[in-house]
Amino acid sequence: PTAVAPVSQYACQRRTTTENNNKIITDAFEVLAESYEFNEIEGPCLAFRRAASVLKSLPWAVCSLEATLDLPCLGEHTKAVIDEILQCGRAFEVEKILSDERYQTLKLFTSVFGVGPKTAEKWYRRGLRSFSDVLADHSVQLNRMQQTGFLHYGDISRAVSKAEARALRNIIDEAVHAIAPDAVLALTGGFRRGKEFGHDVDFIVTTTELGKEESLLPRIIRRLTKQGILLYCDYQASTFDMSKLPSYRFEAMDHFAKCFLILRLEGSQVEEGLHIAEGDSRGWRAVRVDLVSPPMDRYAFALLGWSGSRQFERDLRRFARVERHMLLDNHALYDKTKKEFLAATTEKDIFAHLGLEYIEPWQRNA
Ligand code: DGT
Ligand code: MG
Repeated sequence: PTAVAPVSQYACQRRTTTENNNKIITDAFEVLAESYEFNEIEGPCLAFRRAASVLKSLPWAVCSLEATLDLPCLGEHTKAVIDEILQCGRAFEVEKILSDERYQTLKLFTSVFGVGPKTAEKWYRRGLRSFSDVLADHSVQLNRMQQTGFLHYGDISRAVSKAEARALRNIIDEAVHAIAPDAVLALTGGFRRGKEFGHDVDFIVTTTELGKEESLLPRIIRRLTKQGILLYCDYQASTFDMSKLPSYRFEAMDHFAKCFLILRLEGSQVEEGLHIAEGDSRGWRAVRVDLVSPPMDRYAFALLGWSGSRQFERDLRRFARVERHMLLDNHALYDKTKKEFLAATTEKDIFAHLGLEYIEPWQRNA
């Protein structure tokens, strides 16, 4: 018999491509995780996310419960769901959630840009069930982000294609290099991991000269405004404090300067054409773009932190903390034993500090 290396409980010790051999099961787990999330039950939510992530990393399809015996992160509940799906092709518990009015409504509301679970819950408790309910209710105060979310709902809820991401890269690339000849631009997020489609396009932008990056985002924003392609902009200046220890909380946003944008993308700029609804003859679409601007000495941490997947990021931090007594976030890596920060200029440096084999971006689809 050939010895097969055991599957690690940490996503950062697994290689997970975009090819998922267990999609039926992982989709079911993700519905369960999201339902727990809507009900603010953190433990089982994370357990189902971890289990889904383990199954995504397998180069084979699970076709019996016995086959899962040596896999980590699968408890009683997850195994019962797997068993039911293997036997009947679907799980009763998942079907029940999918047909649940509260789940459906929260799912619908949170699909709007700027609407999180808290707001969705508030609207649901007010008896609102549809977008027209929300828009007709005079007691609902939409902020600017949510107003834009409703305005461009069709475009923003439609996936962004790789070709559209490439076209946006050209637009941003032209802008940053016109502003700063020493600008550094990197595609990050799902498209860096090789995904075919995404909900937005994420970029890291900075300058090789330290400190010069501070004026970069405001200048990019001004340029995009002049070009008439900026439909929405939420700019957050840097609150980065380099003396602070890395954060324990993953969900908290990092402190780098960033902007959440909606850009107008012309069909003529996209080689394969726009990814829009059939019969839509506008010739342009709105796309969500995130720009993050760390100082150059934090570039590797920011790139690693924004490349995702979320589960990969969660496990990198958990691995650092539990296995290495180190703290990792999007800004820095701190060794608690030596009481010192560990510098890095590349992602490989960070993996090396953590004593981890390097995982390529396209293997981080955990
Ligand atoms: P998608 O949905 O196709 O855009 O997929 P991703 O993987 O590009 O997801 P996205 O754009 O939401 O986020 C990209 C990465 O950026 C994500 O994997 C981790 C990081 N990130 C985004 N938002 C947060 C946040 O609120 N906190 C932290 N710590 N990281 C975040
Ligand atoms: Mg993204």
